[in-house]
Parts: sequence; C-alpha cells; structure tokens
Amino acid sequence: MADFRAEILRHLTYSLGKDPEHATTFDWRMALSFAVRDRIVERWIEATRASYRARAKRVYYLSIEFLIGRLLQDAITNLRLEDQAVGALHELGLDFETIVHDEPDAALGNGGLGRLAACFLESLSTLGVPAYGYGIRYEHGLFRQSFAGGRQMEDPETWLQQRNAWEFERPEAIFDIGFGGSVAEAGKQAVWTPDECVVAQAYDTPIIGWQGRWANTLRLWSAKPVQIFDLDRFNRGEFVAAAEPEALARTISRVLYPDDTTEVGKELRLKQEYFFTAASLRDLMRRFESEGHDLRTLPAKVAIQLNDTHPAIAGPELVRLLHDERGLEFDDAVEIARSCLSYTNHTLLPEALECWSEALMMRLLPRHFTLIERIDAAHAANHLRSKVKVVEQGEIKMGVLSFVMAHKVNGVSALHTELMKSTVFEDLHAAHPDRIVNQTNGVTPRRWLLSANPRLSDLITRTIGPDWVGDLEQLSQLESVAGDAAFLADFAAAKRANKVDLSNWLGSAHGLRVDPDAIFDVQIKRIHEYKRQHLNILEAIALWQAIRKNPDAGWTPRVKIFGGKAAPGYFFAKDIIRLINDVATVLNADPVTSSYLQVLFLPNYNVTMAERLIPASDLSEQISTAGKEASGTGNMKFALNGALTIGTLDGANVEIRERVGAENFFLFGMTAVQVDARRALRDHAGQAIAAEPRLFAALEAVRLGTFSPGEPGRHHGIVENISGPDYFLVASDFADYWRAQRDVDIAFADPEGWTRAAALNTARSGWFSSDRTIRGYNSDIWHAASLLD
Ligand code: F58
Repeated sequence: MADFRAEILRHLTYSLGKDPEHATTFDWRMALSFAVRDRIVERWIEATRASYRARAKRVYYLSIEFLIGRLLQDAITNLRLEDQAVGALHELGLDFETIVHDEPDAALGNGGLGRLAACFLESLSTLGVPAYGYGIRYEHGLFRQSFAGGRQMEDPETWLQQRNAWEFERPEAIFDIGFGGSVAEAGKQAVWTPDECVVAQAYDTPIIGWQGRWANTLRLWSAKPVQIFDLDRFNRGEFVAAAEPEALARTISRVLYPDDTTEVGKELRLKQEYFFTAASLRDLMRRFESEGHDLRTLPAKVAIQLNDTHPAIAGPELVRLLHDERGLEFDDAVEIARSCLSYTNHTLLPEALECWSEALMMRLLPRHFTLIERIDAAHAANHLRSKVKVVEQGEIKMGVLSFVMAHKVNGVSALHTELMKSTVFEDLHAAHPDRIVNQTNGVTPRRWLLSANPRLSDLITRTIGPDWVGDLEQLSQLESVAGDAAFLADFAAAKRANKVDLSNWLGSAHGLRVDPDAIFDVQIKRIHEYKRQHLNILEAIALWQAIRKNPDAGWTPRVKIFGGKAAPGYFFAKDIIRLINDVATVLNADPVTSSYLQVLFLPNYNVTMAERLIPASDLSEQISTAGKEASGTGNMKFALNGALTIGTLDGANVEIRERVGAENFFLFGMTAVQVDARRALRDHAGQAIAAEPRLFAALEAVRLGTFSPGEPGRHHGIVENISGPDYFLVASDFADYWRAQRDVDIAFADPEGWTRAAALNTARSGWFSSDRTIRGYNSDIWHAASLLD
C-alpha cells in the first residue's frame, strides 16, 4: 500500500507537476491512472515480445466503434489492485469513488456493436490470444443527450478535452491514406495515384486481461493533414485558407458516425471507413513483413475480423496490396485475402445494410471499384447458380462484398444466424453452405458482474470461491444453493442494497424520489421502433388508467426506467422520447397513482449509467419485434445480475430463456414466423386495437392530448403509426405484453419465489461470457493460439 501510494505521489509530482496541496480531483485521477498504467505497460511489453518471439498468429478486430467507457476501474479490477488503490487514496485523504467517477466515459460507439467490440478485446486479453483492435480515434464520441421540454437535445461530446491517461501517441506509426485520383494500367497490375491524401496516425491503448496476465492493443487512428499549414497563404494574409487542409483532414476522425442522410455525409462516412481500414491493413502487413514470412503464409499469421460491413473495403484493399503492390496473381490475391478475412453481421434490417453508389466509389476509390467488379465477376463465374451480385443497379452492396470476400460469416445469436441463412443471405448460403456459422454474443463478467456489482460478486465468491471470474460457467454451482433460505436472503439483500444506492443516486443526480421496494423495470438501449419503447410506454399508460379506476386493488409498485439515445436524424425515435417524457410528467404528478407507478427517462444513457442501473434492476425489458434484434447483449448483463426478463422470442432472448428456464422468464408475443404472417393480414393493427379496450383507451388518451395539454396533436404521428401501418406490430403484441406484465406483478408479490428465480438467472447465465464467444470465434474462424496455455 505504501509503495502504491508512493507511486501515485511520484506521478503527481513528475507526470502532473503538482504539489499535493494544490492537486485537483483531475490531478489525482491522472496520478492514480498513471500508477495503474505502469503495471499494465509492463505486462503489455512482455505480451508484445512474447507474440514476436512465438511468431504468433494475430487476430485483428476491425471495428468502426469501440464503446469502451471508463477504463480506470476496469484496469484496477483486472489487476486486482482494488484494496491497494482504495487504501492508498484513503491514506492520502481521498475518496476512491470520487476519483473513479471523474473519468469521462469514452463513448466511441453507438450501442451493442461497439460495446461487443470492447468486451471482445477484454476477453482476447484474458485468454492471451495476441490481438489488435483497430478503429478510429474520434475527437468527439456519441453526442451528449439532454432533454428540453421532453425533447432530445444533442451536444458534442468532449472526452478528449482533458488529457487521456490511457493512450500512447505513436508519431512513428503513420500511413498516408489516399482518395480519388487516377489509375494507370501497368501490365496485369495497376498503379493508383490518389489526388487527395491524409495521414493516419496511431494512438495505442493497452487492454489488460483478467488478473493482468496478458495485454493486447487497441490501436485507434487519428487523421492529420499531410501538410500541417500553408505558410505562403498565411503570409499573404489568408489565415483561414492557410489552416484549411488541416481542418479538412481532421474532419475524418472528428465525430462518430456523422449524419449520413446527406451526400456530403455519405462521402465522409465512406472516407472514414477506408481511412481506418487501409491504415490497419498497412500496419498489419508491415508487422507481418517485419517477421520475414512468405506472403503466401499470410492466412497462417493473420486473422482479420470485420465487425459488420463498415470495414468491408478491407476485401478489395487487401487484394490491391497483394496484387498491385506485391505482384501476386489476382486470383491468388483474392484467395489469400479471403482466407484471412471473416465477417460478422449484426443486423437484418434492410435500411441498415450498407450500400454505396457506384459513382461515389468510382470517384473516391477508383482502383477499388475496378477490383470490386473483378471480384464480383470471378464469384459469378465460379458460382453459376448464385444470382446475387455485389454491384447491382448502380449500387455496391457491402454485405454481399463482405460475404464473398470472407471465408466465414457469422451471426450473433442462433436465431439471427438461421434468419441470415433464410433471408438476406439465402442465395449466397446456398452457394457456400459451410460459410455461415453462429457465434452467440457474450459479455465480459469482469466489467459486468465483478466490477459493476461488488455485492453480488462477493456473495458469489463467498459461496463458490473466486474462480468463476475467469470461468463463468462455474456460476452453475450456485444452483445447489438456490433453494437455500440463507443464500436467498443474502441474494435479496445485495439486490436491495443496489436498489437503495440507485435510488440515492437518482435523488442526488436527478432530483427524483423512488421507492427501492418497487419493481425496478428497466429498458436501456438505443431508441428504435423495432426495440419498441413505445410498446412499453403504452403499457404504462394502460396501467395508469387501470390504477386510477381502481386505486385500492393492491397494485405492485413499479418504477419504469428508460435510457437511450435516438439518432439525430431519426425523427420517429425522437417522437417516442418526447412521448415517454410527456407521459412521465403527468404520471409522476398524479397523487392517486404515483406511489404505484413512476416513469423516469434518464438523460445521456451510456456505459457508465448501464453499470449503475443493471445491478439494481429487477425486470429487464427485451421486447423487440421477433426477428429484428440480432442478439442483444444488455439482455445477458441483466440476467447475469439477477434481473428477470420480460421478452419476445428474439435474438439471444431465445438462448437466455432456454438456459435460465421458461419458468424464470416472462415470455410474450409473436414468434418471427408469426410476425411475418400477421403483417400480411389486412388491418392487423385495427383488429388488435378493436380486440383490446385497454390499448384503445391508452391510444385515445395520447390522441386527446392527455399528456400534451394545450397541444393535443403533438403525438398524433405515433398514434397514427400504431393504428395504421404498425410495421413493428406494437398493437398486435400489446395484449400479450399486458398479460405478461401482470404475471410479473404477481410473481414480484412473492419475494422468495422472485429471488429464487433471480438467483437461477445468475446461476444459469455463465454461458454468456464473452470468453466463451471468443473461444468460439477462435476454434471456428481464427485458429489463433493462446500464448497463456
Ligand atoms: C447491434 N447492432 C444489434 N449496430 O442491434 C444487437 O442486436 C447486437 O446484440 C449487437 O449489435 C452486437 O452484435 C448495433 O449496435 C449499430 O450500432 C450500428 C452502428 C453503425 C451505424 C448503424 C448502427
């Protein structure tokens, strides 16, 4: 402890240049972070050396998002430094929690896809598989959300305003990335001369695994100008113009997922994709070549995972590097590239499957466009029965390109994988029946149980010993005590204490008062029609109406908590946010009902907020229209932390229910097959509303302006959507959702039965560790050895 305190003080003095007397919370956080980082760096350098020594195969995880959140607590947990850190800070007169909560939440992602990438990096390090995460060092992550009059407001996020303790700038790791220009034939090869260039510069963050046994690198690229500054123009007095090249170059890594509804936005997005993909491929080729291997052994040394289609340009780019720049025959280049590449699909929603116009691709990446056409033609020639083309009707379909250029394509849950085979990739699956594999998502237990829920973790460790953290399936040993009254009492006490903590935080941070004995019913995720937050709020309205009619019917108190951001250009999703906020205002002010039902929408949902909410939740809302949620990962975090799920048979809900047991899961709604049949029915919504007076009354209340007094028309868009096209079948699933919610009320009124079911959720969720998922990718796709075995 004394040593660790000395290290913190040394960093305060020499890295921060501060005297303890004048140090701020920021200074102490940095000093603590540097002291922790020193321990990481030792392992990191050892791991990097070991990988070179073993001439090991490396996994390269290319992702346009890494939603890593805060890193300090995570690093302390994985290095098992909690006691030392808390103790040292205490001796210095500082509060550990205050310091940890000073760290900005690195929101370099939108949602599940980005968070999955972060969990995978941690598991890769835990398992000792040499790996790099490659992405973009966004200056501004996902926007900061606030509400004004119930409406979502967006402000830029500023995680890099303060110095980032975890990253190492690599001025030597730079590549010129070109765009546009012309292509000249040179024999079989071609020479591409871009007319615009930016520099990609690396910033490395070490990712430490469980018990600090191994560390991999998250390498994020930042865009810089080739020429910093135009001195001639400056001297001529053209100050703004002189700085233009820098501003333009930096735009590429300025913000996460800029609005792509405009042409300019589209171009910027494609530039981002090529920028980080090209830099990453050049970097991994440099590493490969520095070890002196034969080019043909590339697949034995390099596994490249494409996290969705955003890095799909990796296919043609790798072919270009191998064929144009290193002289391999085109067919060999394609074959080698394919043996290295694999692709994860995260969505079947047609509007989310990326397409680029031929014109844009030709203009921005002329050589790649030609290579894509050749790849397409070669695929068509080899698979005569396959009718699907990469380039069709002036569009380049990135999902098809990814499929064609990958040796394995995976879905993220069992159901999603089967749907991939029968819908979007039906034709390609017939041509390549062994290509599609399933790898059901997982979450890291270090962050999502050990660190986020210390009370439950301590109870588990007291009951079954500490080894579950690195081997989550050991949680099944809890089954034997799930009938034991003393264990259940401890389990319930941990949950209650977490709920009290959350209630206190809601009070201090948001001025909200909630009853910790109510059901904490939580829906946290991006706002999207298919996720159906509007189904949840309609049920709240119906429940409110029922309580008002009969206040003394013994209602089970409930607090409905929402969190999530809507894409800035997704107006319907923003309308849903406003409706929820409007409903909350009316319900929470109702003296007759508010002790039974409250609705809260917490602004600026992020990883840190998830860490707070999930351990304190009783009920996990996973209510997507069946067939639409590829997997979900929040659903796994809730189950692991002893929340019961109310959900549809969608994504990984199916597998969660299979494992935790149907009796410990509140199932409702249509299956994916029934959804398709129902949608084909004329006026399915009208029929559902006519058959369900509660839904009719709830919609009427919205339509009449009960929640928007003075502006009855405010929410007509939502009412008309649900009563009319209702593509996501809110109306048709409402009655069964209501029924399932009442089953929840009854179950919650039996505290022992509820706690037993909650404990069984924890005991049976071990399979959802991302360690298991990474082992699956490794045995079925990557075939990289662990250097810890
Ligand atoms: C999510 N996709 C899926 N996409 O919706 C979820 O079911 C799944 O569990 C998760 O991936 C991990 O497999 C997702 O988060 C995005 O955020 C896109 C990022 C790029 C822009 C469009 C949304």
